[in-house]
Formats: sequence, C-alpha cells, structure tokens
Amino acid sequence: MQSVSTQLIDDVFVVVVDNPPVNALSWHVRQGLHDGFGQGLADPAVKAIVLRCAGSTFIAGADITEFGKPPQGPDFNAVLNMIEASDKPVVAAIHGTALGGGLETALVCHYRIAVPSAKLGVPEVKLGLLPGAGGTQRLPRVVGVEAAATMCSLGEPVPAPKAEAMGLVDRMAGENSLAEDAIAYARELIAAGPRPTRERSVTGDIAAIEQLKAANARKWRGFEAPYANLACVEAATHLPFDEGLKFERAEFLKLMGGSQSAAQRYMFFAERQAAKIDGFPKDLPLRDVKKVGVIGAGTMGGGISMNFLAKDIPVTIVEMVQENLDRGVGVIRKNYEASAVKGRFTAEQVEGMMGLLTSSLSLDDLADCDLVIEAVYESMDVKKEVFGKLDTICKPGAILASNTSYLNIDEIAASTSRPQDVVGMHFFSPANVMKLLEVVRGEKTADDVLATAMAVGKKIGKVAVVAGVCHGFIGNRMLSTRQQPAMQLLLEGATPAQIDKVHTDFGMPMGPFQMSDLAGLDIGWHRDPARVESIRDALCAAGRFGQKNRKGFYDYDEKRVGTPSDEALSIIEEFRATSNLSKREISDQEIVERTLYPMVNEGYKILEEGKAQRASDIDVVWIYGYGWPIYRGGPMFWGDLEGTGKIVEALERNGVKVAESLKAKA
Ligand code: T1G
Repeated sequence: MQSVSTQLIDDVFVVVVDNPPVNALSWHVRQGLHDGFGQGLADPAVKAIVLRCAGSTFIAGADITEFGKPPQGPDFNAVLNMIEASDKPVVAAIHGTALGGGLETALVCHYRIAVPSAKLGVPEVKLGLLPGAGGTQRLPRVVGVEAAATMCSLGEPVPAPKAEAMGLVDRMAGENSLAEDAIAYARELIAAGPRPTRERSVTGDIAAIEQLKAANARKWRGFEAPYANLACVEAATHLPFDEGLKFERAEFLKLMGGSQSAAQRYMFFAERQAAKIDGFPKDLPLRDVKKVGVIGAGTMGGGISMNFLAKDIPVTIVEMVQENLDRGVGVIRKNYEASAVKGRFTAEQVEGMMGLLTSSLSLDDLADCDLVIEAVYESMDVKKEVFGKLDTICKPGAILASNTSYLNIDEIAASTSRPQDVVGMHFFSPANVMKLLEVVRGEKTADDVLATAMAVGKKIGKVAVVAGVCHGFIGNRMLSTRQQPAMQLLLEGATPAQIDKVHTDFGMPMGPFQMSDLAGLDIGWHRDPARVESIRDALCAAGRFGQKNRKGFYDYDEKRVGTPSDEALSIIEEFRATSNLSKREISDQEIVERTLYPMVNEGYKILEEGKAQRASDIDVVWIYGYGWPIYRGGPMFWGDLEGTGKIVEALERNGVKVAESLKAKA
C-alpha cells in the first residue's frame, strides 16, 4: 500500500505520509519513509526536505496493533537515524497530534513548524511503555530535563504555542497554510543547514526528576513505566547519546515484555471497543440531544448536570422542594468555582455554565427536553411514579433515562407507554468526575435510543459501556460478589485493615471496608438497633455509619483519614461470638482467592447471560468505575494472567459455584 508519497517543489523535497486514521507508523509507512528520504537525500536538486502528513493529524505514534507480532519492514530507529543524519535541513510540519513515535520522528527532523491547534506529546507511559525511538534522549536535548521528564513520565500532550515557548516547535504556521509555510521555512533554512538533535546538549536541572517522583508517588503507586521513563531521561543527562539510546532500548524492551504494558495496551483498545454496539451500523441515525432534563438535585443529579453544562448543553434540573433545589444548584456552583480555583475553568466559563442551568419545582418544565435523566431515590415505586408522569409530560421521541444503580429498567419502562424510549444511564459517584457510564439496554429499548445514549456518554467525556438488565448490571453485580465473602472473612478472624490492605496493595484505590465507610454503612439499613443480623447491623446499631459521622469500620479524623477502631473491632468480636465461629489466622492469599476470584467468576456469568457484550467491556467497567489498577488490565484480563485453572480450583475449594464458561476455560 502506498502510504508515503513525495514531490519536489523547486528545491524543496516534500515527503507526505498518508495512513488513515492517525498516520500510525505501520511497517509500510516506515518503508515509505526509508525509500522517500533515500530518494530526497540522493537527489542533488534537493536543498531541503519537509515531512508532513495528510489527513487529520501528524503521525500519532507507532502502530500499536503491530506490537507483539513478528517485525516487518525497516527498523524504526534505523529510519529515524537516516533522517537525522541528512546533510540537508529537514523540517517536520505538524498538525493534529504528533504523539509517541510521531513526535520522535519530528525530533529527528532538524526543525519543527506547527499550526497553533497542534499538540505534541509522548503518551507511551499511558501504554505502560516509554518513547522507545530516542524520545527520552532527544527531548532533553531540545526542551531540557524538567520538561522532558514531565512529558515522558506523565504523558500529557503540549499545545503547539507552549511547545514553541519550550523550544520544541521552532516556528508557528498559519492554521490553514501549513504546507506552504513549511516549504517557505525549509527554504529559509537551506543556508543554516541541518541541526542533528543528537548533537545538541542536554540542559536543565536533574533535581526535577526527584521532584516529579515525590509529587506523583501516590498516582504512580504500583506503576513501572513512569519510573522507567524518568530513568531514561536521567541517563540522557550523563551518558553519551548512543549509550543513552542503548539504555533506553533496554528499558523499553523490559516494559514491552512485561504484563503492565500488555494490560495497558489491551485497555487502550478495550476502551475504544466498548463504544461499539455489536450488530449496529456505524452510521445509525441518532436522536438529537440539545436540551437535557435532570430529576433530582442531590449528589447524583447535580453531578450528572455538571457533565452536560460543561459541554454547553442546557440543563433543566427539577426537585420537589425549593430548599433541596437551591442546595443542589449551590453545590453545582461551588464545585465549578473550586475547579476554577484549580485553573480548570475561568470565572466567565463558570458563569456561562451556570447560565445554561434552569432550576424548577415542576416536571412540566421538562416537556421540551430531548433527554431526561431521573436521579431520584433508589426506590422502584418512586421511579415508576416519576416515569409515569414523564410519559404524560415529555415530547414524543424524548429519551427517558434512569440513573438507577441496580433496579430493573424493564420494570421502570413498563410504567410508561413508550418502553422503547427508556434506557438506563448509570453514572458513578461523583458523577462529574468518574468516567464510567453504564448504559443499560432494556428489553424494549430502541436501537437508536441505545446508540444515542452511548454517543451522549462519549460527548460528555464518559467511557460508556452497554450493560444488560440484571441486579447491579455489570459493576455492582460483581462488587456484591466481593462484599459478602469479605464480611465472612471478618467473622473468621481477618480484620478490616488486613482485608483492605490486600486490596490496596493489589492496586485498588481502597478496600471493601474503606469503600463501605465512604458510601455509608446506613445505606439500606433497616434502622432498628435491636435487630442485629450482621456485622453491619451491629455497627449501625452502635451509631457507626462510616465516614459521614467519622466512625464506621474505621475511626476518621476531620480530614477523613481513617485509622483502625478498637470499638469497631470489639463489635466485630462480639458479633463473631454470637455466630460460634472460632477466630483463625487468615492469609493474604486466601483473601485474594475469596474476594477477587469470585468477581472473575461473576464476570463469566455476566457474559454467559449476555449482560455484557464482551469481556473487555467488563474490564473497562472496573477500571473506569472502581479504579481497578489499569496495569492489571481489569478482572477478566487479570483472571487470564492469574490462571483460570488456579482460579477454578480455589473457587471450588471455597465452595463457590463456578461459571460453566470459566470451568471450560480452565
Ligand atoms: N496505533 C494503532 N491504531 C491506533 C493508534 C496507534 N498508535 N492510535 C489510534 N489508533 C486507532 C484507534 O484504535 C481507533 O481505531 C482509531 O485509530 C481512531 O482512534 C516507538 C512505542 C491519536 C489522540 O499512544 O491517543 O509510539 O476504533 O478513536 O479520539 O516510542 O487515537 O477506529 O478501529 O482514539 O481522534 C504512542 C494513541 C504509540 C497515541 C486520536 N501513541 N492514540 O484520538 O481517535 S506507542 C499513542 C491516541 C509509540 C514509540 C512508541 C488517539 C489520538 P478504530 P481514536 P481520536
């Protein structure tokens, strides 16, 4: 396939990459670059060379689909070294996103010109990798140690204007005149001649590296790649260039061969796959969503509203009581103002978003909404009543969504005359922060309603996953299979802190009991202190409701930092005594087997029942909804790594009914 073309314009030779959709450096692109530059370098009429890309972006990186497959085409580093060694000035003309191997290609070019809207970055760390084609050695020679260390270890792209200020971009082009501006710039540089990046010196203070480690220790807990990136940048500060390249190569191969990068590359595609609905054409016509209604101005309703307002979509928020409505609107404003203080929004933007919010005490004001999301109390009766009213109020074709976290969407839909317009949109708290959105497909949900809900999710920056109707859909259904054995382990002698530590050491942001305290132990409690049928009842009876009143499984200080609680432990001991279970030593491995393996098992059952489209969707749910460590790829990916045979044996040993499909895979 012809993915690289060349043209000679007077004395400037232009090499154009055209490999949709993102000009990834597939083998035929590398071949084309090798051949094209070979031609340009050999032609005496050529005085300067421009490298640019067709389509929407400059090269966005190596072709991730090629990883792990037998190598094809010329070696990437060989092609880059050939470009850098050019005896004629080479200019990279950048638009869209020059990422990873794309930026590394731009770095072997001697100069870089970019349009203002372009972005440049090395996001390899997000794939559990590092720039493996000289990026960690050339960036410090162009932008200095601190900027290079930051770009490599955090992986965030830099807008072109800032890149120019850093010296990464040498010239800005007109937004619509990159091709011609690049040629003119190359012609200007004929006199200056080539400027091989490898010959430039590393500048800046190595202390920046330790500062980054200290500032990101919590965020990088358990990750290998950020530290490998920093080690390579540090190597650039004291090794000769070619030694530095060798160091980088060795570190790159270590990461590439490790399970963390395999997991993070898997998740890169899994997240994109989740957006696709099996059997639906890509161009299925969607319903227009220009105005959204949200019912309930509590934590969820407010958070849900914020997602739309931040994307300039007007919201009408409805509450039943003025005081609750005012509080809810006030919380939205306070959250936006807090974000503004952190620089995420300007004051004008906050006013603009608040200006798109209409508050009301009447459902009738939702009549002209294209999408209404109900976020009221988790009671089927309340939801049925609300949907019955919406059925009479909302315009034909409006999408009626429930934010329920586990109730039956089909039952809710049956309370309307338009079940085809009803869908679940389960946001995760805090709804304006958590990226996961479970879109629950009812039996009668129309295809375009499902597709529209998924598209709306993407539009407001969520990672949307299709779930089927069952108790807890995908995420909470699997969560419940962890909670019950965790409680049982308490009865058998483990402590909340031991169990939570196994989970946080595994990489979860918090363990089962820390999570219960955060959510509130009194959620769903029968409120009868005399009725103590579980450890949770016993804690609630003692007025221990969790973080909300600073005592639950743990005691909490004013900053909500939890410490083990003697009172909670004695309550657990007392309850254990009533269950004539004797206390025993419990190993961490047993805690893994009894709390994490059942989640994998439940994932297989969810797939058997068709409540998730694919195993990778289940992994997306757990990474974006619950903070499962992305370097472990999600419960299903991790289950394969852990070994399905080992999992089945442990489940059977612990008396858990194993999913047939899991047993068959063991
Ligand atoms: N390789 C292969 N396919 C890719 C790809 C890549 N690098 N990037 C995107 N795609 C596919 C993607 O799967 C999707 O496919 C389609 O392109 C559109 O992507 C040696 C080792 C560029 C910002 O990490 O960040 O270079 O679903 O939906 O929202 O040092 O894609 O349509 O079939 O994301 O407009 C480093 C990854 C690689 C950049 C565009 N580069 N890509 O976002 O579209 S490793 C990256 C992105 C490397 C070197 C190292 C984004 C984007 P499909 P999309 P988008």
